[in-house]
Amino acid sequence: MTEQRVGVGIGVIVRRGDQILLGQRHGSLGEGEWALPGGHLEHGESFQQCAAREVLEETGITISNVRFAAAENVVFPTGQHYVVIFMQGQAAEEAEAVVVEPEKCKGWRWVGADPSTWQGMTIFRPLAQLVQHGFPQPPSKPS
Ligand code: 8DG
Ligand code: MG
Ligand code: MG
Repeated sequence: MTEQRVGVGIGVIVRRGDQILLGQRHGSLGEGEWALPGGHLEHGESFQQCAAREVLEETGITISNVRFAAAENVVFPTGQHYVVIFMQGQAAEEAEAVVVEPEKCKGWRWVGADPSTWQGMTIFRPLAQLVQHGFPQPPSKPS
């Protein structure tokens, strides 16, 4: 049966210098597609907490300066429906992403922050929608 409730998903733009982090999805919605790290907002959690938790759980990276970036309303062809909150945060210059959940992610890749350079990568629908509406710029002043 199709899920009738709207879920809340968090996608995180992890910035390392001029790069951001994408992961190839595995084992669920969007198999083989490239997406931002992220997951479900848990009961009682703030957007910032969820973003930092999911990035740490999935990549081993601790992010700082976690800020709101954008929101999208995403209805998948499967009928699943998510409100997606996109957050952004900073990784250390020397940060490397680890595949902590190999059952969910085939691998992480640092790519340029300009989506037009993501050649040959099939992009997960929520991220594709975000790109279509304008991929967020980094926050003007980290503090
Ligand atoms: P969790 O149990 O850790 O909370 O979830 P997960 O195992 O990390 O699931 P996920 O598939 O990564 O994220 C949950 C749902 O969130 C996913 O099925 C669809 C939705 N989602 C979006 N946009 C994004 C996005 O940009 N990145 C991620 N990872 N999930 C997103 O709608
Ligand atoms: Mg997760
Ligand atoms: Mg996830």
